[in-house]
Order: sequence, then structure tokens, then C-alpha cells
Amino acid sequence: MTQKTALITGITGQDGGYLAEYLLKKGYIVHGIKRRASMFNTDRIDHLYQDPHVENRNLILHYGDLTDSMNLTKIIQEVQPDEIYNLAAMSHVKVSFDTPEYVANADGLGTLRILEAVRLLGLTEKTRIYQASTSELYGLVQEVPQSEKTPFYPRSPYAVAKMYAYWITVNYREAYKMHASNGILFNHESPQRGETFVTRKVTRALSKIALGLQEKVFMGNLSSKRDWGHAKDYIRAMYLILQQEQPDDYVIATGITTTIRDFIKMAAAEIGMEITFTGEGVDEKGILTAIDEKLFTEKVGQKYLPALKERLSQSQSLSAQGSPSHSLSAHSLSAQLVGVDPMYFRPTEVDLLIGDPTKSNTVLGWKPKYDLQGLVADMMQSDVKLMKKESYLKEGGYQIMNYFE
Ligand code: NDP
Ligand code: GDR
Repeated sequence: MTQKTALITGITGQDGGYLAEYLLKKGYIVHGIKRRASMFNTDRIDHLYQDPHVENRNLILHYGDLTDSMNLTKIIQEVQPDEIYNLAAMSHVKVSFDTPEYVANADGLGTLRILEAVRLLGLTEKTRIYQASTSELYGLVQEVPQSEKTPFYPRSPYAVAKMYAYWITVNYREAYKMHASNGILFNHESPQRGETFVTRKVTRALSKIALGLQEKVFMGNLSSKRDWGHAKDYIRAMYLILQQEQPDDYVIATGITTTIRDFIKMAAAEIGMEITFTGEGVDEKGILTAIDEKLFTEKVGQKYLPALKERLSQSQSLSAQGSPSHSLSAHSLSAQLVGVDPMYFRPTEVDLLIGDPTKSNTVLGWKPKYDLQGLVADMMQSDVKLMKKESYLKEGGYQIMNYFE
């Protein structure tokens, strides 16, 4: 069998890194498009790096950008890919309210540029295209669970741009008989998740709090619900979609939804910390209410326990006084671990996502290996390890300098 060639846009992102590794293991030659940045931005694929001076490489990177059609056309012409995975996007929903025009250009028109390049280069029969569509298309709740037939109602510039990308993919499939498919992926996370998405923000912050490197974390809307899976499972679905004889659109989800609040509790419980939420809206607080000392010692380490117990005793004495939220503000080392800051609220929110993966289960034979508990465990284990490195550096006197002080 001849070796297949894949082109991944967004190879430096969470999904791009996992997908590149997965396809390389399957024997593909993988080409990736990366943006020029003022610092290295290849952390997620450094372990796959191959010296450009060595012959017969299987991983080849190209500088490029989804906003530059000439560049994309040139790369696609050069690579002649069997499969294109279009994962590149400005993928942060909140940030898309700050950069709506850019998002329309990169996430919306960027998809058109790829489809049109494949068409103009005469590759419509050779090249299969995967478009990274999203559960954000469902936006304002019309029905649950959300399936391939649920109407869209996007609620952010990001989702609106992705809606254009979704339909232009469908249109090129119908108009030019291209093998172009949408994966409507619900939220998927991992230790490689960007630090400003909610799950990773939580697992990083709780790890730092456990090690005494941070006092508390401020969050946005704690009541929204998400259907979270593991990125390692979801990139398998991308691959399966492109192996089908016919192109089509598929929901990839777990079918289980959880609030942000409960995700925080689960992540804390994973390392033996019990967090209880009190108050409402912007006054809501997550308080440390118990420690499973054995679990904490096993997952984090004995030496970090005394400081955390001190915080817990404050929590208990304050709640005995009957007014935790009022008294807490007086303490510099308080028992409050989570707060709410409206700066993280979105102008329009997506309240509830829960996917119906029946079609991908039956047609693709796709089933996730991780459940939410497994995902949380993987992320917490990884972030505790990461933050321990930071802790050791701090103990050794190597603190990150603030050059503006
Ligand atoms: P990330 O934000 O981790 O990665 C995005 C990638 O796109 C990065 O490699 C980034 O490069 C690149 N990129 C951004 N803008 C451009 C541009 N203008 N030109 C070229 N490359 C660009 O996202 P994920 O890996 O989490 O998601 C992958 C795709 O799937 C995205 O399209 C996202 O919108 C979509 N999606 C994600 C879901 C999720 O839960 N993760 C769910 C559903 C859809 P750089 O590293 O330089 O920033
Ligand atoms: P989302 O992911 O918007 O669903 O988009 P994100 O993790 O950013 O938010 C999920 C929910 O958590 C709430 N939230 C917070 N979110 C962030 N980022 N930071 C906070 O402090 C915070 N507090 C509460 C949000 O309001 C929201 O309701 C992700 C991205 O990967 C998209 O690219 C992808 O298309 C969708 O998932 C499916």
C-alpha cells in the first residue's frame, strides 16, 4: 500500500499535536502549517520533530496562515495531500468578541480558501477534506441532545464564522462532488489544552493552589454546561470520518453534560480537596471544606499538606462563625479557592451543550475510551506534575522575572 500524505492546518494546536502523532503512527507522511511567531510555538509537536536536514522525513512543517490564499494554494500544490485536516482557527469563543473581523477571515474564509485551492488545483478527486466544525453552532438551545439534525443558532463571532465554514464545506461537497466532511465536535480537552479554556484553567489553578503557588482563581459563568470528552478520542473520530467512502457530517460527543461548577469539584476531588460553593452569581465562592489527607498525600505530596490544612482550619472556624463570605475578605490566606469575576462573562453565552453521538457510534464505529473522570484524572495528574517543576524552581530561587518592575 502506498504511503498516504496528510496536511494538517493548526498542527501546533491541541488537536493538531495529537492528530499528527496519531497519523505518523499509522505510517502517514504528515505536513503541517504553522504560523510564524516571535517565540517558538511548537511545544505540542516538539517530541515529533525531525531534523530538516535528514532525508525521508515523515513530518514536514510549512510556514503559513489561513488568511493567505496564495500561501495555502502553494502549500497544497506542493504537498498534493490525500487528506487535509483543517484544524486551524482562532478558537477562543470569548476572544472572538474582541476580534470578530479577524475570526470571520481566518475561521470562516480560511475554510473557503482551502476548499477553493483544492478545486482550482484539480485535486477534487484525490484530496479528502475534514473541517473542524463545532457544537458552538448550536448556540441558543433549540433541542437536546443536539444531533446532526438540530438547527443552528450561533451565539458568538466565532460560532458565526464556523457556521459559514460548515456550510461552505457542505456546498463544495454538493457542488463539486468533493469528499469534504464536517466533524461537529463537542468540547474536548486534555493535558495539552490551551491554558485559557475553562477545564485547563481549572486544573492548572487547582494544582497551583494545592502546591501553595496560588491563593485562588477567578472564573466566569459557573452554571453553563458542557459535554466534555478527551482530545485523544476525538482526533480518532476525525481520522475515521475521512476513511468513509462517502463524505458526511457527524456529531462527536459523549452524551453527558456537566456544569463548570461540578467540573471544578471533580478536579479538586481528584487530589483529595473538597470544594463547596456558596452564594450566587458574582457573589458565588468556592470554599475548601475538607481534605482527604491520604489521597492528597498520594496525588500531591506530604510536604504540601500542612499549608492546605491551615487553610481548611480557617474555613472551618469561619463557617462556625456563621458568615464565611463576609469574614473571608479579611484574611490574606483565606479558605476561598474560587471566586467569580464578570470580566470572564460573555456578551452572549451558550448555556447547555449535550451531544447525541448515535450516528458516529453506529456509522463510524467511534466510541470514546475516556469518560469525564478519566479526563479529569489525566489533566490533574499532568498539571500537578507541571506545577511541581515550577515549585522546585521557586524553591531554588529561580522565579520568573517581571521585567517591568
Ligand atoms: P487550538 O486553539 O489549540 O489550536 C488552533 C490552531 O490553529 C493552532 O495551531 C493555531 O496556531 C492555529 N491558527 C490559529 N489561527 C491561525 C491562522 N490564521 N492561520 C494558521 N493557523 C492558525 O484549537 P484546538 O486544537 O482545540 O481545536 C482545533 C480546531 O477544532 C479549531 O478549529 C477549533 O475551533 C475546533 N474545535 C475545537 C474544539 C475543542 O473543544 N477543542 C471543539 C470543536 C471544534 P498557533 O499555535 O500559532 O496559535
Ligand atoms: P467553549 O470553551 O467556549 O465552550 O469553546 P471554554 O472552555 O472557553 O468555555 C466553556 C464554558 O465555561 C465558561 N467559563 C469559562 N470559560 C473560560 N474560558 N474561562 C473562565 O474563566 C470561565 N468561567 C466559566 C464559559 O463561559 C463557557 O460557558 C470551546 C473551544 O474549544 C471552541 O473552539 C470549541 O468550538 C468549543 O469548545 C466546542
